[in-house]
Amino acid sequence: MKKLIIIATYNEKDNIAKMLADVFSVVPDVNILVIDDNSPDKTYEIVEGLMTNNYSGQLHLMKRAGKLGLGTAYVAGFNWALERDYDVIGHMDADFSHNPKYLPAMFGALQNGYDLVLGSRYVKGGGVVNWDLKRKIISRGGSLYAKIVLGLPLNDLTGGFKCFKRKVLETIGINELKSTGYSFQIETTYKTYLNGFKVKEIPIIFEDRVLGQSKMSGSIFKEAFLMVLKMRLNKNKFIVN
Ligand SMILES: Nc1nc2c(ncn2[C@@H]2O[C@H](COP(=O)(O)OP(=O)(O)OP(=O)(O)O)[C@@H](O)[C@H]2O)c(=O)[nH]1
Ligand SMILES: [Mg+2]
Repeated sequence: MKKLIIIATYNEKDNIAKMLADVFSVVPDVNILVIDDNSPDKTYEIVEGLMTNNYSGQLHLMKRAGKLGLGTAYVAGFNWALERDYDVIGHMDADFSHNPKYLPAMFGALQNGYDLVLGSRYVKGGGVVNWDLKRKIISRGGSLYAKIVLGLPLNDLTGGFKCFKRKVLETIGINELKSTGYSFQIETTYKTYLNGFKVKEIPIIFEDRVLGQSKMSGSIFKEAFLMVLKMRLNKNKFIVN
């Protein structure tokens, strides 16, 4: 199984070097693609240094011209992976909210027959630490809302710690996804499920960002609310024959 992890970065200079070191120490044979949107703090320069000096051949960088959003970064990364011979493709945040220690269990589930594995905060054993009540309610409520409207037997639909088998990304139409913001995660999982792939949730403890600035904003939730309804209405179009 040739494995790729995509890590999108925007102003992660305080996190990226340790993050890469941690992922490589947990999964020594993984490849990592960092997608940096020309971070003003020059995160990409740290990655370039590590590519030549430390992780030659295993670390890759896609540098984009400006801040284009996390969803478009993942689509670009998926396309990059499909142009190459990766069997499994995952993505995670650079700010240690997604602990690399869960990667072996996630890759293991893919090996055992699952097609998509979700790092899940909302199954037994999972959770969040350091979140205030408001953020907890918005996140939990968002997943519950999407679960009910879309009829999915899954509990964490907005998390960004996921691993896909290649054939899923080849099937779900990654270049035709409708969402860019918060609902991007819901849409990829929904399309995967609708097309008959096996989805597994693995419990993770999500830890809040310690270093770097938070980029949360309220408007993304409004977009997600409407997008979930649109997805439900487009259900039949999401099924690939
Ligand atoms: N390339 C790229 N990466 C992004 C962009 N927006 C966010 N990221 C990265 O995507 C990951 C998740 O973003 P976060 O800012 O941690 O989002 P969050 O966890 O919802 O919010 P905070 O941790 O509170 O800031 C991090 O690794 C970010 O650096 C973007 O526009 N382009
Ligand atoms: Mg974060």
